[in-house]
Amino acid sequence: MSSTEVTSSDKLVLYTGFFSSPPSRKIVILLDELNVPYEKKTVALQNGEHFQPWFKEISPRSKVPVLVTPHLPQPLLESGAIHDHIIQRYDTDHKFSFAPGTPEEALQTQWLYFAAATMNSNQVAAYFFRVQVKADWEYVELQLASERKRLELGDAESVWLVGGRYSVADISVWAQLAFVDVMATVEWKTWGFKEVERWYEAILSRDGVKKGQ
Ligand SMILES: N[C@@H](CCC(=O)N[C@@H](CS)C(=O)NCC(=O)O)C(=O)O
Repeated sequence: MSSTEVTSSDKLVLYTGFFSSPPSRKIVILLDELNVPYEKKTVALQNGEHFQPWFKEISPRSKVPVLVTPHLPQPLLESGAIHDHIIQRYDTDHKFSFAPGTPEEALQTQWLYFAAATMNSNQVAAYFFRVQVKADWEYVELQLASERKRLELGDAESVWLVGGRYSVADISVWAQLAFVDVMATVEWKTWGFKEVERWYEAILSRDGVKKGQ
């Protein structure tokens, strides 16, 4: 199936938290970029709705995002797994991803793990330890900048993270970085990472990124 063909039996339901939550946001962006129809159900984390029995039936650890799809026998948890499932099923012509087994796919995986593991855990730690928040954000940003610099040695002309084009690698890392703006704790745009800024704004201006907000 190509990324533009979605059958009528595809009835996806995505349970999310507040719009800027990076694990949820990267899924919303990817579905919107691919034009995959889905129903978005926002779980009111601020009111503890995720601890209610109906939601724990779907997500036993009370976490969003969760994808419910007729193509799987049970709800799919973990944003990385949801992301992979969407790519495999709806991006078969690799509009926003890279073909399995290619060097670009390996780099794409690098960035997906960087966003989900390294950036996310630093941001969660920073959230809980507000006193240390500035140091932690700096650590995240410096890591991002140094990775960008390393990649730019091989691809100096492109603003994108992998293979000279916008992909799920950009979507995942961007959703994490966008959360820094929501938290508004650090003015990272004053730090002089011009390439990162250019990349950030290019993604922010995309229709598929604005759509699900
Ligand atoms: N590793 C999980 C993390 C999910 C996660 O921590 N979600 C947060 C929202 S960003 C949540 O549901 N928090 C509710 C809670 O922990 O009470 C993923 O990537 O899906």
